[in-house]
Amino acid sequence: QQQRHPAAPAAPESAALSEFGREMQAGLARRPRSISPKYFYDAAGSQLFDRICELPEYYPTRTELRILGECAGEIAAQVGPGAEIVEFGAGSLTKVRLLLDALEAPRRYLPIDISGEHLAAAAERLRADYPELAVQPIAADYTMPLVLPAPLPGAGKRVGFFPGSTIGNFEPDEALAFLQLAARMLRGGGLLIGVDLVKDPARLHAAYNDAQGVTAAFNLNLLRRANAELDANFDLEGFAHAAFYNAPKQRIEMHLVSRRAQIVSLNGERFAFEEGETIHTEYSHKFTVEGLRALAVKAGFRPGAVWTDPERLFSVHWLGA
Ligand code: AVJ
Repeated sequence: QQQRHPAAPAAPESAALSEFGREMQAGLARRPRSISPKYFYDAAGSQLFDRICELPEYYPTRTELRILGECAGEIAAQVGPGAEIVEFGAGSLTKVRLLLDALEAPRRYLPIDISGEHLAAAAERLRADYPELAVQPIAADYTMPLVLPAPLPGAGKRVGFFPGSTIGNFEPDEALAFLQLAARMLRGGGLLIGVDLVKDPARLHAAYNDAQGVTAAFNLNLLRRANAELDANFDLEGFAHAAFYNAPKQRIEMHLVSRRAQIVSLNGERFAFEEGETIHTEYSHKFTVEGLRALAVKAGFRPGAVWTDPERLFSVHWLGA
């Protein structure tokens, strides 16, 4: 929520734009046009993402959950008793619950998320189910350096949890920077990270072009959100969802493609689109097991056990910090 200081001079409308508004305006002004995938996740976008996770074509979520369930004992042995779990991004509570259930007497859970309100509510629900666990949410951007609270007396390892292949959203240099930051924060402990694997492009293509069009709705929700929150007039029929696998770069790319020449206004500024012109909305990088381990080494981790499913669709890695 934007707040204006009562003593501040009346600002022009543009100064009142939210971070989303400023990013959208800057993103439409540059070439190629782009906007960060973090803006997908308003309430409607989060619901659409939950529906994506249920789609028959979208294998990552259910595969990762299966791996976490089946390897829980080995993961627990690796982590040891009394651990303090730091989760990067609020994440689905189902995933951390699987981990908490597997571990021996986890001491504290520190979820880091930018959305403080959402986090507080989720933390409350978790406390009710895990009365022995100290739940201490941290409202912050986990891509920025951050000082964690001192370990509780008698606590075990400090263990990061970064499931869902969220790391795939980062550019390669951002992924390295994040891992370097995490390695520093988790020194003496480790990171449990889930990453989607390189595979048959047809399988990848299907996962991001589902038959029901939920991924298309998720992508287009960005424009609906801009219309609702910013002074924008995107015609949702005027843009199409596009997702394809870029093999040399090992990533799915999502774009919104203008179906025709059109002019869109946002916060009083006009942006002309030619037919076929795109807004890039997301990268979803895929990794090989060896590629992720090499990146982890570069960031200062000691790669340990790797767990995968029989089809080798997805992987969960233990990285010693
Ligand atoms: C939440 C970033 C892991 O990249 O697969 C799903 C988001 N985008 N379908 C992914 C997403 C389109 C997802 N991540």
